[in-house]
This record gives sequence, structure tokens and C-alpha cells, in this order.
Amino acid sequence: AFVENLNKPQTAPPKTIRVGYAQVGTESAWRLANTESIQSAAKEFGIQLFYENADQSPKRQIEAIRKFIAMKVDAIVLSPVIDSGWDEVLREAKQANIPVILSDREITVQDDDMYLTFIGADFVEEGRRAMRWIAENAVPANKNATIRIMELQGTVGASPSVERSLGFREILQEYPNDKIVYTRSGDFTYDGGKQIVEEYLKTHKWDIDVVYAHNDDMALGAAEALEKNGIAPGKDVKIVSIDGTKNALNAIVSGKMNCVVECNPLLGPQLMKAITDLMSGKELPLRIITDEKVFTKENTQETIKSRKY
Ligand code: GYE
Repeated sequence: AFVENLNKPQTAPPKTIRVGYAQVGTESAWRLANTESIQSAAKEFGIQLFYENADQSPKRQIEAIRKFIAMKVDAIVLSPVIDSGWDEVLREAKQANIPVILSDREITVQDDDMYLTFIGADFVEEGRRAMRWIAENAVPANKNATIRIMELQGTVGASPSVERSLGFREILQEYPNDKIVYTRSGDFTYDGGKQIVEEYLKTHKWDIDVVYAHNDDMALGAAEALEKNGIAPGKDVKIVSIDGTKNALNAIVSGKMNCVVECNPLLGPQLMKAITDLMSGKELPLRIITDEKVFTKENTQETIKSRKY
């Protein structure tokens, strides 16, 4: 049998694709679901994944990318904490002939040639959707009264923070009675959202009609701080956020939050498919967008059952 085998035409065993993934951190429930999706999709596709969590530090992400370059991986995936500061390290990847794909968050670089494609949501549209919901649902009894909005921003300089602010303001300007009266960064964390509300209450009597949070964790943290101070989240103040995690959907059902604009974290399968295509010589589209919806009291119950994150 041994001899017979030797006489057969030999095909080289398929080479395992090696990918380095520079992840943002573990700041939110969205992020944990995102990481899980990427790791399990890599397994499914038979891709060897080297995963580095940067704990929200761009410096650590740069170190991770340099490590991947030294390891001569087949591709690098970057989910950048912030959108700037990548030119140098991406030039190094380019010189080493290692393709770079952006996952979840975008960057601004002098030369667009620095990465192949971006897989992720349309954050500007998410911001628009949040403000559209407010315009239609936070109508004051007195039509001329001002709607006072508190904005809880994500990480300063992160593309979802920048774009969720932009899209929101784009629609906001159509409603002269609606005003952002307070805006702070809560770094996309539960504690961050909680602290912003606590800080505000130190120097203000509560006078906010709507809290707009750039993600669920901050919204839920804010809701906790409000409750502790005798202000009913979802009732005394409307709460709108972005992501669509199970905890936030549950908060809608229990009436503590009012609206969640979905941002899908399950990017793993699309990403691994793109990498597999790339390695077999196929061309990638420049932008791969995910499909998302808006949750309110009317349509949330159905999704909760199947939601894993
Ligand atoms: O909304 C937030 C996470 O980059 C879209 O990052 C992602 C955001 C997400 O921490 O929960």
C-alpha cells in the first residue's frame, strides 16, 4: 500500500491560512459577542487565528500588528480603537506584503491603499436612525418646548463615535426645538455611562428629556445611575442607544429603555469568507455592510428569544 501511495500524483496538503486579529478590547457586550463570532468562524473556516486584545489602547494594537508582521501571517485584521495614527504601521505591513482588512471600525489614512476592505456597519446611518426615533417619539406636550438631549459618546476618536455623532446631528438640525445640551465620552463602557449621569447630577437638577447613548452598555449604566437617584429611566427620561444586545432588549421590554438601533457584532462569518476568497485570488468588494434594524416596544420581544449576546 505504501508503494502504491507513492505512485499516486501528489497534491500538496492545503496550507492553513494564518491570520492576526488586532481587537479593540473587552469594553462592551457588543465586543464580547464580536470576539466570539470571530473566533468561532475562524474555527469553522479552518483558519488559524492569532488574537490580540488591546484593552482599548491604540499603542498596544500597533505592537500587535508589528508582531503579526514578524510572524509573517497571511493577513492582518484590524479593528482600530481610534481612527487615526495608522499610516506608519500599515506601511510596514504593506512593505511586508501582508494584506490588511478593517473589521468593525474604520480609519483615516493618507493613502487608501493601506487596506483592502472594511467590513462593518454604517455608523452615520445608525446615528440618523436614533435621532429619527427621537423626533417622532419624544414629542413634548407643548409643541414649542425644547427637547433637551444628553449625549453619551463612545471612545473619543473612534469611528463609531465620530459617525454616530455626525448622523445624529444631521437629522437633529431639522428639529430646531431639539437640542443637545450636554455631551461627554463614556468610552463605550457601562461605568462610563453611569459616571456621566452621576457627574451631571452633582451640579444640575435633572432637566434632561432624552439620553442618547452611542452604545447599550453606557445606556444601561446611565439607567442604573438614574434609578439610584429616583429618576425613572424609560419614563421620566427616554433612553435611546445603539447595538441591540440582549440586556438592552430586555430593558426595552421592562420599560427602562425606549429604543435601540441595531449594530450587528456577528462579523466573523463574513470576515472569514472574505479572507478565504482573498487567499484564493478573488477580488474583495471595497465595503461590506451588515443588515440591521431598529428595536422598540412594538417589535423587541420576538428577537430576544434568539439573541445570544
Ligand atoms: O457599538 C460598542 C463597542 O465599534 C461598533 O464598539 C463598535 C462599538 C459598539 O464597544 O458597543
